[in-house]
Amino acid sequence: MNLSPLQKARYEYSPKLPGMLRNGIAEICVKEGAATASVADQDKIKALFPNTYGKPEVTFEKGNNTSVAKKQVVGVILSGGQAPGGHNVISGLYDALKATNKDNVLLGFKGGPDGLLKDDYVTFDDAFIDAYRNTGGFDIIGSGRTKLETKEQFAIVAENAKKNGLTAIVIIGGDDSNTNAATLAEYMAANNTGVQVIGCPKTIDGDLKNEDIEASFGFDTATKTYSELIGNIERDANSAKKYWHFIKVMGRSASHVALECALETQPNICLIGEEVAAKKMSLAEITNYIADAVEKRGNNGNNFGVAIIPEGIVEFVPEFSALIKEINELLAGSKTEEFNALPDWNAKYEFIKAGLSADAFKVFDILPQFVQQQLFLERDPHGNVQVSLIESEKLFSEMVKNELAKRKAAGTYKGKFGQQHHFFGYEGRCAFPSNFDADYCYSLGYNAFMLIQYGYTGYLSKVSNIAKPAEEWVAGGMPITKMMNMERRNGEDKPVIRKALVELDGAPFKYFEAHRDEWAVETCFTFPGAIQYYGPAEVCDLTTRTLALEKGLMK
Ligand code: FBP
Repeated sequence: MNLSPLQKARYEYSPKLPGMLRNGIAEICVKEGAATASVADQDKIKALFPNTYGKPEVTFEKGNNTSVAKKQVVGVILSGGQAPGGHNVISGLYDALKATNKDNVLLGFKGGPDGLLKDDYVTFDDAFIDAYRNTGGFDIIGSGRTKLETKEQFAIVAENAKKNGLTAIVIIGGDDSNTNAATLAEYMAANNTGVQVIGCPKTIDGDLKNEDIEASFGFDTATKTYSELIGNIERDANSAKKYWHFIKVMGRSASHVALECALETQPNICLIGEEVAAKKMSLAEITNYIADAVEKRGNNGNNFGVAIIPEGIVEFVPEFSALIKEINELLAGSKTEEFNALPDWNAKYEFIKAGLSADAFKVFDILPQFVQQQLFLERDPHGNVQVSLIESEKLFSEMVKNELAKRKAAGTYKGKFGQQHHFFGYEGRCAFPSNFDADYCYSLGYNAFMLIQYGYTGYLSKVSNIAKPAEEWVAGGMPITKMMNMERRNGEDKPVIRKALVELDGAPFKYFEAHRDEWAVETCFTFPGAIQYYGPAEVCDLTTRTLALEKGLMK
């Protein structure tokens, strides 16, 4: 295999473990806290998880390892979208497992939850793991988005677990996957299978976090990668002085990624979906907000700028989500065929006009035609509009362009408006993990095995105090049920891990809010540059601004 110099060097990197895990397996003891309760709907969650609810928080400490010696056969899956550091979770898990007993076995189930259902796995050995240490990607075993949630699926997993002698399953995934990990843990316990289930918090979106989980892995590297690119674009914009760059960044629903990138690069504009929803902003209001900045800068002779648009923005605009709901209904069942059979866009436009309510049509009608068409072309397997495919960066730049044309005609805007568009998503999901993510992920995996070894199930591997140097990190575990509440999903009340949206009274948003008016009009760009893997700790082991602000380490 051809290796890049960085790849070779990263194979040699030794991820930093929390201080209490550093003395070797023989010196890791466990301390249990008080019984836990779910964040809401305690009675309902308790009734749904009779075997795994209310368990104590667990912290590891230096001391005599008192875990029971038994051969462990652990299965691991990667679930959902790629996030930098997944390989390190697996290598940390493998190293702890082998350091405990060299006869222990780690099986990697391929392609996400499907691997567990189809009993499709690889058996890891040193050479296999060594080829993936500290590298980005999920290609070690692949990932998938199949949801593991029905009793029938759990029965198949239990059968395959029995066949392979599994003592535990580790699920590396986001809020949905870990919700399912909790349900699987309950099923395994209720059926006395002897199989423990442990989760690890993953997602570049940063929306699996709460008072127990300080960050999901991958967010650090992905936002640093996007911020490098945004900083480079800012420098280009400031050099050429002729374009406004509209940059969409990933984050299917929450705007944590956009906010972190804004904190790192100080662009002129950054939309935050949660704020748009809270203020019930219309498309026209958002357009005016951006156009005001463009106008002020243009009238000062600065015909350039950068606007960050979160991927999930349109769903936060109340009138837009109402429109999408109506479109989904308009094309339900056989109506799609009727619509598709219409001869041209004019006929389709009339069909839409006749089918939508007057309010929804008004919103539809102000959209640029390419977005109108996207709303009807791109459908998911259930026939719904695929909101994530809407080119919102182009939508807003086009609407701003139209607004500026009006202002030009009215004589208020005197500048020029040239547009460029970008979408940064896949560029960051498989980057070499930053030192932070390499260390954090390795620790999560190592820690996951300690939870298994001490007999816990239905827990999320928890490494906290992570804004501090790794030596001071705290390793342990939290029952997943503690993070759950009841939510309405597909017409049913379901127990789920609460998704973390951007908090408008939280320190990261407050900091952004305090500075954004200045950033909008002045040129205050900052250039984070590429992730540094080697060099002084203040450059290489940086945490995110989001975490630094949340922990009061940045004012
Ligand atoms: P997860 O929530 O599974 O971690 O995935 C997040 C994400 O990267 C989103 O930011 C993005 O909208 C989505 O995955 C893209 O998914 P896909 O890889 O299926 O195109």
